Amino acid sequence: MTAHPLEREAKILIIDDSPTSIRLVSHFVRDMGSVHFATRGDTGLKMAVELLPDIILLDVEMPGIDGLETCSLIKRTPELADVPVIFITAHTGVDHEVAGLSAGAVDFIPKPLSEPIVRARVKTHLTLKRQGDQLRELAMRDGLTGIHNRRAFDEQLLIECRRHRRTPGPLGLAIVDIDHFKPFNDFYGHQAGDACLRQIALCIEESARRPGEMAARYGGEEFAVILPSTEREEACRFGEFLVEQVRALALPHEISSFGMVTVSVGVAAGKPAIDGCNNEIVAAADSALYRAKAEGRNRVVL
Ligand code: GH3
Ligand code: MG
Ligand code: MG
Ligand code: MG
Ligand code: MG
Repeated sequence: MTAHPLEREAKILIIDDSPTSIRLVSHFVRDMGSVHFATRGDTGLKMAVELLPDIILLDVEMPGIDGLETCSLIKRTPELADVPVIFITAHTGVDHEVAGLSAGAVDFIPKPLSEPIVRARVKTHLTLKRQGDQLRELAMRDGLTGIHNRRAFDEQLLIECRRHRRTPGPLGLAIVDIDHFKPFNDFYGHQAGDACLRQIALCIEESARRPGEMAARYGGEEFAVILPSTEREEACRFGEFLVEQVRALALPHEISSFGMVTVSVGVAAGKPAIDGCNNEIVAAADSALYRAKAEGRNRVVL
């Protein structure tokens, strides 16, 4: 698995046209995370998309795109929508605060800046952000195996379908089903069945290592792997690799004619259609999986 995203240091982005103000705020929060800065709204927004900060401290008065507009743009950028924005401003009063809050800010820090106030507000919102991230992360994980769950898979597949309609190259998908798993449970017991599911899940997750690939538990003893920009032949080779990797685990399965736990894999690849694209590619991989079962299991079918 990749490094846990929540154990990393917080990233703080300061957007302010005054270098003096940036220096001061950076100094106040220096031990609370890595500090990054931009001196304009447009460059700040660009930086935020690359950095994915945990908090943005935003000056209101800036030439060009001002703080309010920058904040609105941040909130309309899907990957930044959850990042808390705190305004730093000399303008206090009901109208200014309402304008800031309706632009999507979570808080205000008044100028002249006071160190304990800056630190307390930043700390509060970093904690809330971390808790939100933890909940989102939990909601995307399967309780038994720890790999991504069906919800995460459905979301990612939708994103990849949209992306592959704009970019060249087909989208690939593999659906994996454990062979004769009901008799495995019956013979070895449900707890051994759970342990087996965990090992297969980790094996599949570790096999899906390329950037953008995502392995998920799709259902009971079924898994799915999203294969971005993958041709049919390449998707097939990935399927072969999975079948091999599971065989290499050499998990005993006395009731199976193979003598060990094996999987069947159905793969599909293609250009997503305009709508209903995920159903289409899932259906194709599903019917390939059905044929892999019919043709004897422990194999991949395209
Ligand atoms: P096939 O080769 O055709 O796939 O046969 P199968 O026995 O694997 O297929 P079937 O769909 O009949 O059985 C799936 C089994 O997976 C039945 C169910 O008890 C088991 N299963 C599903 N989820 C879990 C789980 O979370 N833990 C355990 N231990 N077993 C599970
Ligand atoms: Mg300013
Ligand atoms: Mg099944
Ligand atoms: Mg099965
Ligand atoms: Mg079945």
